Parts: sequence; C-alpha cells; structure tokens
Amino acid sequence: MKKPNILFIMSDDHAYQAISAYDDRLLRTPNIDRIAEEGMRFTNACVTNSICAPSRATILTGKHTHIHGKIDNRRQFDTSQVTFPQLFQKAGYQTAMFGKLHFGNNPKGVDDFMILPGQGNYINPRFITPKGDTTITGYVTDIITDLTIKWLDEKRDKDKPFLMMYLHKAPHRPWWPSPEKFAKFSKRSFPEPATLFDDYSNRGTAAKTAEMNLYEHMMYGHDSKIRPETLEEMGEVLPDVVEFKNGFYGPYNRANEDQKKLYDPILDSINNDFKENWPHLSKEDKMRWKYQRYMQDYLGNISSVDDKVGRVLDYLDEAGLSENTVVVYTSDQGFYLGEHGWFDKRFIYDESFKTPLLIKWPEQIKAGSVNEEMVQNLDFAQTFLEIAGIESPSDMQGESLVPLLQGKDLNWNREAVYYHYYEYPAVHMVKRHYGIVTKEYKLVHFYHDVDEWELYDRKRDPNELNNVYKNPDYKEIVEKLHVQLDELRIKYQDSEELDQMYIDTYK
Ligand code: SGN
Ligand code: CA
Repeated sequence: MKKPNILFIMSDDHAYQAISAYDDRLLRTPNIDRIAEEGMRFTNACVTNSICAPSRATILTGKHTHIHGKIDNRRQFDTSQVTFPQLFQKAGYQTAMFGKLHFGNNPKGVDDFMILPGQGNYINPRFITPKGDTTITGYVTDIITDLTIKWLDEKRDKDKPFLMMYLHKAPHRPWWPSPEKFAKFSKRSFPEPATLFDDYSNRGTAAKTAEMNLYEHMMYGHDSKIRPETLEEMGEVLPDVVEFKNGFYGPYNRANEDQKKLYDPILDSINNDFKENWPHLSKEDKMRWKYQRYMQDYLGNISSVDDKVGRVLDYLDEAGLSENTVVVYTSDQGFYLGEHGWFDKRFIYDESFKTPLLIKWPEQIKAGSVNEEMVQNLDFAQTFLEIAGIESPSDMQGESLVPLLQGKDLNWNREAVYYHYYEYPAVHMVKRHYGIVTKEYKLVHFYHDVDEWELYDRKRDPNELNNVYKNPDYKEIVEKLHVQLDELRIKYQDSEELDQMYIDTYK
C-alpha cells in the first residue's frame, strides 16, 4: 500500500470558539469545517502547556515540557533531541516546513523550509531559509500558503510520500488583517461572551493578578489600532502611549506606500470613531468597544486563514492527492475571546487549555465523526508516526490516536491528562501551575509565589467561575484527584525537584 502523505496545518492562537465546526456564533469557517465534515472533530483536544514554543516542542518531540526543557518562549530548544520530522526523513519521506516555528533555531529533519524569525511579521515578512534570509512583499498568510502550494506542486519528489508542516502566524497578536478583511470585518459587530465582565470572585490569586484583561491591558495603538496622532489630538496622555515611541504601531510601519494606501481609510474610520465616541463611553462601554475592535481584527485574520486552507484543500483535490493525504488542522493552543474579560492564553482554564483538532483521512476516518476523548498535542508525534508505519521512540510520552481515528475507541483508556505552565514572571503575568483534567473535573495547583489549589466541576460549572476546592461536598473527589495527579506526575517523571530547578534556572 502507498504510504499516506501528511499535511499538518497549525495556526497560532486559533481559538476553537472561532471555528464554525465547533461554534458558529462568531464566524463561519467553511473551509476549515470541510476537514471536520470529511473527517473527525475532537471536542476534548487540549495542550500540555498553553503557550507557543513549549507547545511546538511538545508536538515535535512527543514529550511534556519538563522533559524537552523548552519551558518558555525565550530559551532555545535543545536540538540534540529527536523530533518526529527527522524520523520521517529517515524513513524516506519528503519533508518541508513553511511559516512560524518560534524556536530560536532552525528545524531539523526537513528537506526544505522557510520560517519566520521568532514571531515574524504580518506585512512584508522576513523568512529564514536554508540558503539565508529573504523578505517577501505581501501579507503573511497569503505568502505562507503560496510557498506551501509551490513546494507541493513543483519542488518535491513526487515518487515519495510527503510530510508538510504548513504553519500560520495568524491569528497571533497584534491581529493585523489583510486590507480586504480589515475593511469588511471592521464594520461588523459580534456577540459578547457571558463572562466578559468577570470580576474573578470565587477564583484564586492567579486569575486576579493576570494581566490580560481587555479593558485594563489591551493597548490603544498596538491592539486597538489607534494612531498616536489621534491620541495627541485628543489631548489624551494615556498610560501606554509610550508604546508608540518604541515603534509599536508595528505592521503598519512595515507597509510600503501602496499598502499603506489600502490601510489608511480603514484606520481613519476606526480613529474617527474612537475620537468621536471614546471620551463619552462608560467603563463598561469602553470594555465593549475594545472587545469589538479585538474581534474584528482577530476574526478578520482567521477569515484569511480559512480562505487559504480552502485553497490548499482544493489543490490536493485537483492534484489527485486528497485520497491518500491525512490533513490535520490544529492550533498551538486555544485563546480567550473575551471570556473572563481576557485575551491571551497560558491558563489551564478551558478556552486556552483546549485546542481545535480536526483530522481528515479518507481511507480510515468515517466522514463527519466526532470524538470526545481527552487527547493532547503530546499524542501528535506518535499518531503521525503510526500513520506512516514508522516506529516511535520508546521515550515518547503520548499515545497514538490511530485507534480513535479508526473508530476503535475501546482500545483507548485514558482517564485524565496532565498540564504544566511555567512562563512567569513574564508578559501577562500568569502564575506557574500544574494540574490534572478529567472529563468531569479540573484540579489545579498554583505553586509559585502562592500555594493555592483550585477545583472546577466541569459539568456543573462549564464557565469555571467557582473554585470548589474547599467545598466539603467535593472532599472525596479532591482526595481521589490528588492521588491521580500524584500518579500522573510520577508517570510523566515530573517532580518538585524539577519545578524548583526550572524556577532557579529561569531568566
Ligand atoms: C507576545 C505578545 C503576547 C503573547 C506572547 C506569546 N505580545 O509577547 O501577547 O502572549 O507573544 O505568544 S505582543 O505585544 O508582542 O503582541 S506566543 O503565541 O508566541 O506564545
Ligand atoms: Ca501561540
């Protein structure tokens, strides 16, 4: 039998709430939805650590953060470790990677790559390639897609199976849409989440001290696209105005004159609206205004990703590749779209803990299936290796999802998953924590700076508004979960010594 190809599509910070196969209140994503319609949608897919580079390291190594050691976005990934593309390459696959990696070093095991340096840029992005750096004029989502299709169509050896990693930068902050989407989306308004005005009562210190509230921490220029001149004209000396002096009006400053001409009328209209209305808004309405601006930009970004995913799926169809290609759509983690008043991620709470996962594999997956098992990005490497008939190294810590893809759920017996977040102190100030999550409960330990436990009843309190750790009704559940959590820490080789080591070596 011919070995299947793998097309791994990952976006950066794409919340499942913004994929209509999961939730159609905010946006229609007909192309991404096609993967669910023709394949399987996972409703309980989650990450081991809700932040970019650590999640990517987990995906590539099949190991938890404390094992691969990339605990944050800052330190470099230790490239002496085995990543799954290396195993594909060795087994005779053609391998390539285009887009955002965010590792601080180049990928191993890929025959060809063009990656963004660090976070990369939305406009006229620079790319690192095996032959040196190059800058390409245009919008990042379009460019990454063109590179991907060109490689599939012209550059690869068509006698070999391929592994393609097609990695979008969008919809990462500062949420800068293409001119067309910006024009369209900046006129729309979106429903607010139920917890937009969360006051964090009945939660712990960590939720109260995090710096990711739309009203408090979203920046006027960077996030809301207000020009420095507008603020000056208004006589406003806003606390974060200093960002402009640091050149924080980033993507716009990179645009050439022709591109600026396309953005100017849209920015003018946003700025006029701000000038006219902002001073008269109540605190609540300022929050609402920022939420709308946020959604307009964020969803405008995703709408481009969706169009481009459609182009790539069409290409597979036209080239006769669809039948034998496994297509995966996921994100490096979830994201808050105003839930709890937040943007960003990091927490073990649902919107950032969960991640979208859609997989299409016409030969093996029944079209339109839905799977509710607790699966993780930790499982991806072993899944892809099994699909390709390559043996997984015995020290990988996940489990292949192939039985679930084939509908053999009886062969799957995972009850709980483990989570551990480290990047603190750092931007957004989310305290370190680890925890265990089952379909019914979530037990969390914030162990650094504070020593606080939280328990959420996921069935009764899906919005996670009530920490019931000290509620006597949950005494037995707490005891059981503590035992299970200790077992998971042992199973995955995490420990207090490692926690301390990562605190001591953190810079
Ligand atoms: C930047 C963003 C943060 C974001 C981190 C990590 N700020 O620092 O909002 O949490 O990246 O994102 S920005 O002002 O530079 O936009 S991650 O996806 O790479 O983990
Ligand atoms: Ca990310």
